[in-house]
Amino acid sequence: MPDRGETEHSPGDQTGWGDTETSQGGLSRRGFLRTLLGGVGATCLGGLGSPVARAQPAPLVLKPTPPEFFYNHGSNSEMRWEVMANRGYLVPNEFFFVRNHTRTPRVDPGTWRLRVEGSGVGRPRAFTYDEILNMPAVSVIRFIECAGNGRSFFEVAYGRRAQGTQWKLGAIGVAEWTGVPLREVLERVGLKRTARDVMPEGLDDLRVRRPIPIEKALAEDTLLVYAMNGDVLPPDHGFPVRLLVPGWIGVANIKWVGRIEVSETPLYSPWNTESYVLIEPEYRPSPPALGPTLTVQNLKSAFELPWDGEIPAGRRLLRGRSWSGHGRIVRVEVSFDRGISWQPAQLRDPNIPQAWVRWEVEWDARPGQYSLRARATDERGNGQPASVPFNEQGYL
Ligand SMILES: Nc1nc2c(c(=O)[nH]1)N[C@H]1C(S)=C(S)[C@@H](COP(=O)(O)O)O[C@H]1N2
Ligand SMILES: [Mo]
Repeated sequence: MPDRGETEHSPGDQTGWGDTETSQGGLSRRGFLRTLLGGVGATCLGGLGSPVARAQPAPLVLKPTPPEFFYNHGSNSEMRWEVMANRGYLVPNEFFFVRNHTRTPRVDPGTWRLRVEGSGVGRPRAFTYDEILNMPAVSVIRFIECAGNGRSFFEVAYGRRAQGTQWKLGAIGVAEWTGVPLREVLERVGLKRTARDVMPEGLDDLRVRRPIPIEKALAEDTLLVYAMNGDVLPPDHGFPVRLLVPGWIGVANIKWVGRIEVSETPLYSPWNTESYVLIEPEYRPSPPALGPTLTVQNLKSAFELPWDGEIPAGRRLLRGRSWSGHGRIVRVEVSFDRGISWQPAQLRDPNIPQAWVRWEVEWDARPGQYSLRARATDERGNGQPASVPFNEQGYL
């Protein structure tokens, strides 16, 4: 079964199901062979497509992702947590992680249209970019986090590698998102009371799409976003328009939206049936989905430190951030002795729900090797679990 989940697209891969561990701009042997054998499906490269031309496909990610700031996983770029040390609350656009199923498309805002249609609307129509920009605007600060964030730790914890990009903890970012509430757009197309699911669809090669229920679509902070941290939404993050679905798994936040289907019946796509579902014997399939589908992100915490990093011995102020898809973080504790004893961390404002809270803790570091832990609790009483059960695609 092709995996549409959290794998990365490799540069030479014309199939869309990249699973190699090449770095951006490089070309793995396997990717090169695929390039030669992969037929002439490479639409962006013209019909004649010599192997040489096809060996230089369009870049997967357009913004610079230098190794000081990012771990490169093919089409996916992971933020290094140490870049957030001594910075502010928001992740600057240049450091924000990128997760592309294929590659960043270049979309012309002049000819771009957003079509809204389906059995759940009475007056289907298309919107221009200017029409979207001229609707009521809202700005909110929220995280976007990949469902596979932290996936590499399944192998560490269980000795068994989960399928997909081996992220550490850097597949998350917090930004200020500006756009029009999706609700405003749905009201202009005669949304029916019987509408049930809303499925935005991307203009990328795979037309990545995944439905959300109408209740979430109508939430006041579910936005069609066109600006990020005060700038025009960058191409890699969904220009001209992406969806923001606060608290939900990253893939709900569809980039480069060109179409929205509103339906009176449940909607399915590969991204809520084959991937972004929990697959393991103890999770029951719920046909047509292969397992329970994922919605809200669970709690996590990260230190603003490099992995396997070194810090000088002595009294140190360590910093980190914690987040929950369910709401505001109310408590964070840190352990320096593998979870035997815990001490509270100081939370620092702002503390925005479905974004994150920054925290600090003092540590008198004696020379040696340590494994640091942090755990958070949110306002709904959810705790950060010490471990999560294995699932094949390594989510949550
Ligand atoms: N059209 C489209 N939307 C998409 C994706 C994609 O590949 N194509 N990736 C999704 C996933 S899995 C995540 S985690 C987020 C990442 O958003 P970012 O790249 O802006 O950080 O975008 C989501 N939206
Ligand atoms: Mo994701």
